[in-house]
Amino acid sequence: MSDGIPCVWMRGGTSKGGIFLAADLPADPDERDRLLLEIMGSPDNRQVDGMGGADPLTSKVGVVKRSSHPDCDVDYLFLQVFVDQAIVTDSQNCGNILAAVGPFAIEQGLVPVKGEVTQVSVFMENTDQIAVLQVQTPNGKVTYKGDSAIDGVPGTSSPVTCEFKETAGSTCGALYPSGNLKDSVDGVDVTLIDNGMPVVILNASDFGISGTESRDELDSNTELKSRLESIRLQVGPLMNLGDVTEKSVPKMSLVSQPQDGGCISTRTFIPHRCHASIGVLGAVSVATAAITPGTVAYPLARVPDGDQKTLPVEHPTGEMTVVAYMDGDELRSAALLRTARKLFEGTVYPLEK
Ligand code: NQM
Repeated sequence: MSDGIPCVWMRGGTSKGGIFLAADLPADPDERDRLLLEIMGSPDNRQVDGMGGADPLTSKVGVVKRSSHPDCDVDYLFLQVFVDQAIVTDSQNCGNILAAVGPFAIEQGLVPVKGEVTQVSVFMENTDQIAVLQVQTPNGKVTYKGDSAIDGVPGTSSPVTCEFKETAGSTCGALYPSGNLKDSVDGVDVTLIDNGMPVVILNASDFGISGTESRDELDSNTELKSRLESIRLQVGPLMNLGDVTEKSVPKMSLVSQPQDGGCISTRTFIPHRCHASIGVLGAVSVATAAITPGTVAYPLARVPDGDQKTLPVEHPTGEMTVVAYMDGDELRSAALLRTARKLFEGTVYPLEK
């Protein structure tokens, strides 16, 4: 039996995955990715021979180390392990797993407790950007117990607030990488945006759907999925992402009018399965389009006045509220509430050779 690898399995927001110290994984990315495929049990729709949950939202990895950046406490590399293909990609970030990185960093001794609340500044290696987390640390240690609820997760936990600054063009180099607020692809209007996550915004009604369908209903709509994939592959180069055939970006967000008092309603493909809710940075990108005249989202959105806007982004299991801090007409920073939970700490075993 091999010695195995130390690892903590955590829920971060509405996602779940393995969080590793960088020093515990091979330094060579190919070797590391081969190992992570074995650990998750990919490729296999059921991931039965591994830790993955047979869903892109539960087949995720965070790699954490002490930061070499002067303004940050830790560096966080996010890796998406595909369920049904032998692909591990760092082409996207993940704001949900990020919520687990704060408590993990404190519990692993990378960040000292600083009081009732401990701030953890995270350098997100996928996009070279910084997120600032507030983690509850009463009595000198992390607590996961609390009264905060987020849609898509049963029960309540302690809050982890996440603040993102300067996320525009995180991966695509510009907020609107094509240079336009709106483009047309396959006869459909699209907004190509990247405010922390590359997202293609589409009007649900252009696809003959209401945009209020369930995740399962949309996942079984093969015609819709092939139209979305055709558009996705064409906009990859327009978004400076190149050939996106084997990438998990851009995400495809079908928007419609809010149904429940929110800012906008969404159904998001990530990119080949419909998200059970919406990604954190995905929601920041959608909210940014929703408040910007000229985008596909704007005419459908309900946007409050003011320099601080509360923007509930509706999704299949509720809503995710983005608090937008404005600089005139532009979003300066965004804050979101997440929760996290430590599920398991131990040793994970790759295949024996
Ligand atoms: O957009 C899923 C998730 C995500 C990503 C995805 C995320 C984000 O819900 O920041 O959190 O879009 O693949 O974990």
